[in-house]
Amino acid sequence: MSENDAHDHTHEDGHTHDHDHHHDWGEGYWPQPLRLGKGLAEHGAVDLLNENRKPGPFYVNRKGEGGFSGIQTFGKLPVCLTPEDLIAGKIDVAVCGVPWDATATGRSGTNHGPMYIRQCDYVGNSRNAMPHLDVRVDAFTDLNMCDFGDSPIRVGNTYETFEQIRKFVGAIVETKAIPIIIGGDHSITWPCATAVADYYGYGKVGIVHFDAHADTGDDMPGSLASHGTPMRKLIESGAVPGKNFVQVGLRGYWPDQPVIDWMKENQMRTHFMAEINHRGFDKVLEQAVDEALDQADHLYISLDIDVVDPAYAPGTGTPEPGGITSVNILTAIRRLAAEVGIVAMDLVEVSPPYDDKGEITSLLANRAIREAMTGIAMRRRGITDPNYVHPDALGPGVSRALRSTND
Ligand SMILES: [Mn+2]
Repeated sequence: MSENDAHDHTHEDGHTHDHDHHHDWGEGYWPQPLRLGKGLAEHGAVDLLNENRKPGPFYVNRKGEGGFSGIQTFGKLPVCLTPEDLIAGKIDVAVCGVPWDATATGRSGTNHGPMYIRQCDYVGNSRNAMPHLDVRVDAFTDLNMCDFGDSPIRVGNTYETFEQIRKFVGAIVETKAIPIIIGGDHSITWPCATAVADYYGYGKVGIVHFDAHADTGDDMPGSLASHGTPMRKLIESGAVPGKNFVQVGLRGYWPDQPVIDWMKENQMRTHFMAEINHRGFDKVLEQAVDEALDQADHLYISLDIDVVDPAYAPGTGTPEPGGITSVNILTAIRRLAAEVGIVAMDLVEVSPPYDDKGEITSLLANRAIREAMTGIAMRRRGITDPNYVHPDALGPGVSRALRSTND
């Protein structure tokens, strides 16, 4: 096929989609969907093993078990397996996993992310109070949260897996719960954000995307679905327009100029690491928050752990030196969840086999998720001040200064 041939694709749901191809790998490439499906039929969030169980969240731990013992759910949260469980439990936040790494380049192993990010934790027992010490807000008592288990995966079948993921996440979103999705390689953002856009409306969702990489490749190579292309597929499908993207932390040696030009044409707002080094992270975050408030009715955070320097997050598929710190990402996630509000989040690209023995990458991911939970709880309490910190957390000198300002 020559460059720029326009093709009409008719999909199962009957709509037609025009798309300019720029692929140059010649005739005979296999047909691939440019847009994922619709509807939640056979969504896979089912419980076939516990017949006649009354719907609702259930604990799989004894009271008082620490994070280091017992059955590992995220933060020792109770389990939900079906949308009926979420509804019965009035669940606000549902943590789930997507153990898929078959569309990654570089180092493999991100399919182990959900399991390790749950089990690396040393605190736990969701029936005890666990306030965030910076802000003195406890998501675990303020919110109804659960572990929703993992999405079904169709081994070796990318598009069937993506449909499973889309329906699985869609089944959560339909109950109005906020999904916090643990990957998995970054390809999963295509089906996950599509599911969120299906519910809130195509064009109504914005994404703040933390990453060392743009993930806006057209194909990689020959396959439209990969961990280097999800943002492009969301834009091309219309689920999330380019102008609704705010990207933070890009650096290294990819992509090349034509892809960067495409990003500009599609009005993506991209903050490269060079800008962060030049202006400072706080100023760039300030602008990213403003842009997120400006562009979207509903915010989705996509956090690729490789945005963080490999010194803090070595266990990842495509590490890129020269990134932001763990403090940067933790405060940024909390701030977005509290100040802007989020409807969904994914955290991707943690590869436990490449992590250090202390599992620092998994632990950072675990804590980034807790920051999102804390921010959601803060927002429910009406705490949306920029960079809010509880006065008692700042030490006697600073606290006194804050109090006198407030008097
Ligand atoms: Mn990525």
